[in-house]
Amino acid sequence: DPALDAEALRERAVASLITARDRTTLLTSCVDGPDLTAQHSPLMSPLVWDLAHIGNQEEQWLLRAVAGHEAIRPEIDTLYDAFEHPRAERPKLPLLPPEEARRYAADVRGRALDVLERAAFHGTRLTEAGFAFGMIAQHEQQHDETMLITHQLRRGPQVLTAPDPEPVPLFTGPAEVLVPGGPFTMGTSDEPWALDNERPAHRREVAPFRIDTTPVTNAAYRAFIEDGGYDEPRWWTAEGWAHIRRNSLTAPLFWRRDGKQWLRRRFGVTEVVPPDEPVLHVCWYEADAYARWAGRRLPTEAEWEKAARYDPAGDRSMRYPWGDAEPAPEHANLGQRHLRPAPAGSYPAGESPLGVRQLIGDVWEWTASDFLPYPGFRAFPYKEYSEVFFGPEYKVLRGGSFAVDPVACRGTFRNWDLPIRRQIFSGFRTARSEDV
Ligand code: AVJ
Ligand code: FE
Repeated sequence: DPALDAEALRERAVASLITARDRTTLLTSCVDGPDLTAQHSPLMSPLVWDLAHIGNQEEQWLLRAVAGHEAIRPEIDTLYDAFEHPRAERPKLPLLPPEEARRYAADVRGRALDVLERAAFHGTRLTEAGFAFGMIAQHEQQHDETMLITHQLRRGPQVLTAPDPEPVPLFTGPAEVLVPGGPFTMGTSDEPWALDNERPAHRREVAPFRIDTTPVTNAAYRAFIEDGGYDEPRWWTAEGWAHIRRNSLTAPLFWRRDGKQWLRRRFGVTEVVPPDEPVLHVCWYEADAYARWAGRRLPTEAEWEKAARYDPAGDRSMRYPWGDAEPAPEHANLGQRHLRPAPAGSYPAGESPLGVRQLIGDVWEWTASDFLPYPGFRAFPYKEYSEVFFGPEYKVLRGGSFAVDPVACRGTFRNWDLPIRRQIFSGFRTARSEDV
């Protein structure tokens, strides 16, 4: 019954917008005014920019594009246009001060909920299945992850807390699994809130390969460091080697050696690097070098998605590794429920049919692939979401981190960043071609 579907999607849209705003509110109220307007890293915007940008995108898409409203404050659009001002320049802009930014975002939200109540969920592509509302909930959640990165970069005492993931017995399953060769369906044409770059569904041929059962751990990465991995050009691409030399990189971001142990700073607290946790805050060059040192390689994006979605029993692609059901806490570490990845081998209920764990949640996983459009790609609803980033400069990350909300995470979801970036919640797993 399409009317029932529309009501279910409308409820999901309301719930997703509310969940996102609760998170935004937490991330922008746990520090005071000066911390909201300060720039904690040239890589990031001031938190107060993210806050008003969230409201401004919501205004542009839900109030103006969907409902045809006039601009509330047309003069601020340019301040919050990510393409007009690089992050490093944003603190110098005449931004709305914290109280005004909060009021603006709340004002937009009130009107957006009124629009949502009356919107038809069929008809134009923008409102079909509530897409515009899902897109805006995902946009806010993406900025909530960005703001959590800003919190991680911020100096000063701890302001955010969350319970740690359940401890699990050391993972003793197989280190890798075989993914059979052959075609599978990559991307989607029927996931209602999938973004333009995930579309359309298409068949992809993949040769047989083996992939790590879990993400690479801190202990494994530390073995690479201690084997002189950062001193050996042969493990690195030419650009990777030049990059780590120029910037004197010798370990993941936030790590510090202390005698025989490694420490790391995490949301204002220094701790011993936990050996069983997936490694976090490595750039693509580091992931690629580790894989070469280990006699392996990064999986391609298609390999990653086949490992995450392919069900050999039904010979079909599922929405998630565990099936088609929405993510629940037993499946994956998502939604900033914890402020760290769970130990390798966690979430047996989230395992793929082939036995691969933690593909969704915990850490974004670098893949070998450049960010490129799928055959039949159409930019929607704006070129600046995906299209302008396609090309060889950006590498694809898959699977989402502990900081991603389920609304912005699927087996088809694609993220991308420059190969030098490591302030993001990035890790990886490795693969190798099956000898045939
Ligand atoms: C998909 C995470 C690369 O943060 O630059 C937010 C998401 N796009 N606002 C980003 C996004 C517009 C985007 N990433
Ligand atoms: Fe944005």
